[in-house]
Amino acid sequence: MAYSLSYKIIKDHLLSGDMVPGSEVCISINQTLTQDSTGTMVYLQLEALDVKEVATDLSVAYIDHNMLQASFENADDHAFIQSAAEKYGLVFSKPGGGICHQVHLERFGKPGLSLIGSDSHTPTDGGLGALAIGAGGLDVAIAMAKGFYFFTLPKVYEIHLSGQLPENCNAKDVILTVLQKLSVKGGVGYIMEYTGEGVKSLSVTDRATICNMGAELGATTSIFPSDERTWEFLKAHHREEDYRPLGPDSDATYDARLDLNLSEIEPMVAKPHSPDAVVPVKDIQDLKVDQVAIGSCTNSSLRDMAKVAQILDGKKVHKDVSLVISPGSANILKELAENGNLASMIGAGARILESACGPCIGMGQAPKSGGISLRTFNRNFKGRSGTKDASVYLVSPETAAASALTGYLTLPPKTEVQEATSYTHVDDYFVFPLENLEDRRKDLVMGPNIKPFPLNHPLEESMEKSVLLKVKDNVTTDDIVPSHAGLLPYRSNIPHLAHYAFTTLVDDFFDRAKAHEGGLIVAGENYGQGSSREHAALVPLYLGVKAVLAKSFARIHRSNLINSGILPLVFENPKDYEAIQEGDVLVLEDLKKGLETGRLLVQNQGKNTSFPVLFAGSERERKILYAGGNLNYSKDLEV
Ligand code: MIC
Ligand code: SF4
Repeated sequence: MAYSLSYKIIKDHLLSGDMVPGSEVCISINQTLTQDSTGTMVYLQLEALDVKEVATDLSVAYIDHNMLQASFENADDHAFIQSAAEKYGLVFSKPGGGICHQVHLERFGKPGLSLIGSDSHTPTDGGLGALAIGAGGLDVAIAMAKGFYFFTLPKVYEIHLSGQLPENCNAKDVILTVLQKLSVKGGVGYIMEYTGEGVKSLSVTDRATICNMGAELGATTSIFPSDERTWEFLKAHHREEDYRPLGPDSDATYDARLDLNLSEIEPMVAKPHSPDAVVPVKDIQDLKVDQVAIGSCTNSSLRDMAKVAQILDGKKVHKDVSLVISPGSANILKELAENGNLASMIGAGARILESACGPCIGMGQAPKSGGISLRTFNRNFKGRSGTKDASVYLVSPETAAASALTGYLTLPPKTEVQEATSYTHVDDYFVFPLENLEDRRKDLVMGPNIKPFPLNHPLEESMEKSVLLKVKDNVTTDDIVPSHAGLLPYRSNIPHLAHYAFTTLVDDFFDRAKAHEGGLIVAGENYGQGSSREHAALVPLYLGVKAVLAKSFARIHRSNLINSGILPLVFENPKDYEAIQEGDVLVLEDLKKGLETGRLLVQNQGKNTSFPVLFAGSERERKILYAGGNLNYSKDLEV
């Protein structure tokens, strides 16, 4: 049988299940990564799983999201995570070391390995030929504890590349073009696998940019083959020994295919408020810009930064523009300092931020009221910048830099920057684990910001609940539990976050949930797209949400709901969605039987109607729901 690269790696790691798309498989996990805004929950869960030492080859705990330290909360989280790293034998990456995905790519990712991370952009390491999957925190905790991960085997989407990118284009323009063609739902149920002659012309960091934003397609992950360019990258990072050539079988077949000629790519821009609202830059005229932000795990590589420096060198940022730049890692920042690029940026009037997520997750640099912000990031959901009425456009670093100079959205000039052939590494941001178990730390440092997480009860036989909220298609986890400088410090404090549930959509969800003692949510397509934050399930759990009835779910959020013991149910007939109103009381009976047969009848009490919903889950997922969540279920599980 001929396999795609994705399936080859999955097969190499397969512990249970059949290689049949749509069925559940379990794979062994070589590496995990966490970041601080999801990590505190992960380590509380790991503690609850009563683990002595992690079962992976390498697990890294990064601090890159919560960096403002406006008060004690962030610092409490950092201290807690560091103590967990020292206790369980993880590598700890201190604040300032860089953005988890960029650092992991530079230092730890390898062709052919399996990696899961508690962040939706973990697939960035697919640029190295790794199978890298974003997951909810509890799935990552379980992978650390037991060394395995269950997921639904996706189909594989071949993106066949030919040609070579024009000199004023960036890999960002490639993935924006893919998003324009396929939409934020286009990758749901797929791994995006890049093939063809065009692959060779893309460096590992280009590939990483493309894999990173596969998350915005809704894909399970994205992957490139491992070839000479991979070797060049690993060599530059002094890791030749991690190289291994990898690709699909020559006669591999795929479930879908998109052909893309790189030579025909042009600079693209995603308009507010969705990463798939993509048009060519040249189609938008006279867009006056207030802020330009360059960085994030999508576009903060050394080469991206060097291109920006080349465009800015000897010029001045427009007087009405605030240009902020965050290099992706301490390594990159050091290189920029040493090769003069930092001087070009500062000379042009850029504000240099630390190597972290920063404005990408609204941690500072919120635009002015009604402001226009051009960002090299991957998400432009409404309100994510910290300013509700701001308009965020996503562009390449070259377009961003050119626009910062003119003050208007501007087509970028050609740049010529080669990949670095040797990096000097900064190791001082890492705290490596002690070899001996006995020498390791025994306690965890828990400041007052760390609150226990909510646990569910075993599933009851029936429920009678009000519809608390009805929402449209593509609702994001940023809508369910918003994140910005005011809220990110409370990621370890679900009771506090609960007050802000759905506040980008309605002001009073918390009051509705309290008044009805919990209830149900009704949603359109792709509910829960975006971030992996399990808070988007833990907050509803805390507020008594028992089930979400949707036309379809985003992958990670669906798993997070199941892990929290909340039923993710899908309308058999999408038109039944129309008839439901907020405040309707829905009755679901014989729940266990319904979950087993995969079909349940819902009665709409006031309207005296009924309609079917489906549960297309595995036996394992059913058992998790019966147990009231994955923590209860997984404690004693072995594969
Ligand atoms: C994001 O980009 O939305 C985040 C912040 O990195 C999230 C994780 C989180 O919500 O903490 C993600 O992408 O998973
Ligand atoms: Fe950080 Fe933004 Fe990347 Fe999320 S998308 S990991 S917030 S840089």
